[in-house]
Amino acid sequence: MVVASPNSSLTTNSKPSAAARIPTIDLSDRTSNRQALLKLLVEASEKYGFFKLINHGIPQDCISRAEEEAMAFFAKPTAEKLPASPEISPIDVGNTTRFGYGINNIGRHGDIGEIEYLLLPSQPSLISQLAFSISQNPSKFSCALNDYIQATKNVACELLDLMAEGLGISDNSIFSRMILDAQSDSLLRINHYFIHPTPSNKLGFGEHSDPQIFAILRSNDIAGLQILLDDGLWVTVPPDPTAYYVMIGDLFQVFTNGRFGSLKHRATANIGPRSRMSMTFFASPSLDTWISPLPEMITSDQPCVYRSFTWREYKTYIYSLTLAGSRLDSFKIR
Ligand code: GA4
Repeated sequence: MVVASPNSSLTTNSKPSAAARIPTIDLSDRTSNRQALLKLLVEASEKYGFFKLINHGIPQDCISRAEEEAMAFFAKPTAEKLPASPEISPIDVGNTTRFGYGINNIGRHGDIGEIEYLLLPSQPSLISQLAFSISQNPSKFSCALNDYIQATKNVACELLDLMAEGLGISDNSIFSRMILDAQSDSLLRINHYFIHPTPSNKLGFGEHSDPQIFAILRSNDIAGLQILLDDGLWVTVPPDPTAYYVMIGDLFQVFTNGRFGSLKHRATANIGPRSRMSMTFFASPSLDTWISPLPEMITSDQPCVYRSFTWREYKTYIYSLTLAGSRLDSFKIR
């Protein structure tokens, strides 16, 4: 277990207890041990904004097919990948996200990462459009990626229903309906981290919180993800390709009126021996969905902290900032 110092430098200290603090949620407890599972889910989200998910039920074959398609794309020479970039193959969904291939640049304001990536929408028809510039066999690519997105979305929805129930929200499916909406702005990001043969202070992906409701990530067996715990320590998350990691995002912080806090995380540059690849599903409502603290989360002890806004307004705002920019403060009721 490796713990990095709270500043942006990546010096490491040894603190074996830190990894043990990462909570594990076992989805197979959903029937046999439901009440304990609900309690643990809420506690993990409140205390860490992060948990490991095991026995998620997504078939290995479904994961491997998506992973193989993505790896085959990243293995091509750069010149052959560039036609999939939004500058060359834009898909217009009236949205601020520029879907397709990207290399090094993150966002619009000069953030650089030691990565290349694919940003994919969650709608099958849009994946099919993009697939022509990504793969020689577009239908195989679309099929593998759509199956993966569907499977991850199902797990995301199940978790969201459980979390709503655990929070005592009367409408348990309030969050999952946002994700199941045909206009949901959910997306899949596949990051491929280049191998840097020598350790460096460069980052694979800089410190940030995810703006959506939550993100559900898996990676191959190469380490890189670090999370910031409330005591200011950066903790390296041990990779586990059989599991998922769930990270609470900014919108969940607003819906719960600050009870859940969005998780700051980052990825170190990859020092090998093989390249690291992560696939993250970001669960998001449609652009016109209104976001505000839910009535059940507002009490006399915790009066309403945030004003109402649409996901479109928030998304436009975050894209005007750098990666580490402070986000939700501007949406607080003064
Ligand atoms: C972080 C989470 C997702 O990867 C992402 C990122 C997005 C991008 O890379 O285009 C952002 C970043 C992410 C948050 C702040 C803004 C937007 C880069 C950036 C500087 C796709 C997302 O939705 O927000």
